[in-house]
Amino acid sequence: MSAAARVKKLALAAGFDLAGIAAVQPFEPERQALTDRINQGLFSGLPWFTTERAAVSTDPRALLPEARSIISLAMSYGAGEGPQGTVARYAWGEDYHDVLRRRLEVLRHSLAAEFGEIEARTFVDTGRLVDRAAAVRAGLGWYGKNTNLLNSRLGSWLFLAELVTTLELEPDRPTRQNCGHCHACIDVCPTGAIVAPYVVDNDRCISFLTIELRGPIPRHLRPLLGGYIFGCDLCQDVCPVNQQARPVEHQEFAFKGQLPAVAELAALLELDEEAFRQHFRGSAIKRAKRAGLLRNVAVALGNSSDPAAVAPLAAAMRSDPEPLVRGHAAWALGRLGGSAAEAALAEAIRTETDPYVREEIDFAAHPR
Ligand code: B12
Repeated sequence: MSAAARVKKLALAAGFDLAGIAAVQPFEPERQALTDRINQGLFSGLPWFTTERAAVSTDPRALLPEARSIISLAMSYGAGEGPQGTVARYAWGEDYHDVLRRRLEVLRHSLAAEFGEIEARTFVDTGRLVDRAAAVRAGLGWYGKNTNLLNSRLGSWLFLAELVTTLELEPDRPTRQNCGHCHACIDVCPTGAIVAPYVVDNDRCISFLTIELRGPIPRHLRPLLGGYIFGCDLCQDVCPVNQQARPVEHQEFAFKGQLPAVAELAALLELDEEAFRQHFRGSAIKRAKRAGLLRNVAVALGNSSDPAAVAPLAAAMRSDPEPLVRGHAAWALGRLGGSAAEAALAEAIRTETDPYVREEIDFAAHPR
């Protein structure tokens, strides 16, 4: 068995569902794409996403100078049922960073046992390596038009990771598959974030708006978020490859039951800082932080057309410690409308002192 075949066998034994080998040459087309997108302002909401970072993240040897190979790895998620339409599938279970890092360590140890001491650096998501570019080069799948990596068996429900190593391994070939004429993902995106095939405007993507954005959600985009409070799966749900896919079941990624369906969202408005931490311990959702998540919950309730949401929103607008949450609760009351919502807004403008929240209340009471 070749060294590459032994490595892939060890990767599957460590719990990954896909493994392939990529060479370590810089990812030139991707570097160009990243630099262009950043210069076009498509990533202005992510200040850490700079052209300097793009240069490093597309050059594996800038990350490990003696590197000879990239072992590209993927774990499947998205099997089973969960709160569809509120929380993106990738966040239904345990935080994937923790799960993949544990498996990367298992693989690192088994590689050392098999090949002796080797140098290796591991990456998953927050690591400075373009995860999808490595996976494409290693033949794990192809770039979908929504920019996600698609595999014909597992769809795009994949978490990606890499082990960059000094081991010399025979590289795999990229697949020739592609999305053909399909553009379902482009058509379905409510915010029009896929501005062209393979081009996502980060600052309009619901995933960015609900997870990464720290301040207010631009008002004109709020109605388009629907019920999503963390991430978004719309461009993956409509994908015909995903509809045929058979995700692998992993206990770690199964829906844990601490996430509510739309009807139960209001209960989240009652979480204080400590309760939020306990509720979302070990979940990727903690990334949004309490203020961000409750901001999103307020928007989702505003979009729900459910009169039962008025009372909890009015309570949050009156007494939540975060102006961000009070402001979005006000917006949601304005969107729901009705006499109870109007009365709550009229009451709040008399007592609210924060200028940002006052502006939201004023807009909600007198939309322009
Ligand atoms: C920043 C980031 C985001 C941003 C920006 C998304 C984006 N499309 O870039 C936001 C916050 C919006 C985001 C959202 C999501 N993300 Co994210 N995110 C990342 C991160 C950290 C960097 C991605 C990056 O480099 N973007 C830069 C831009 C320029 O890349 P790009 O537009 O896709 O362009 C690439 C390709 O399309 C290709 N390309 C460019 N032009 C062309 C032209 C042609 C013809 C072709 C074929 C290819 C091609 O080259 C580019 C460079 O790789 C990666 C982790 C990592 N370290 O790589 C995860 C990552 C991409 N995210 C991931 C996930 C799961 C998501 C979400 C599905 C989560 C969710 N459900 O809400 C959504 C998907 C939204 C979407 N449609 O992209 C996974 C994707 C797994 C997969 N199957 O591909 C990753 C790989 C994390 C991981 N380790 O598993 N994410």
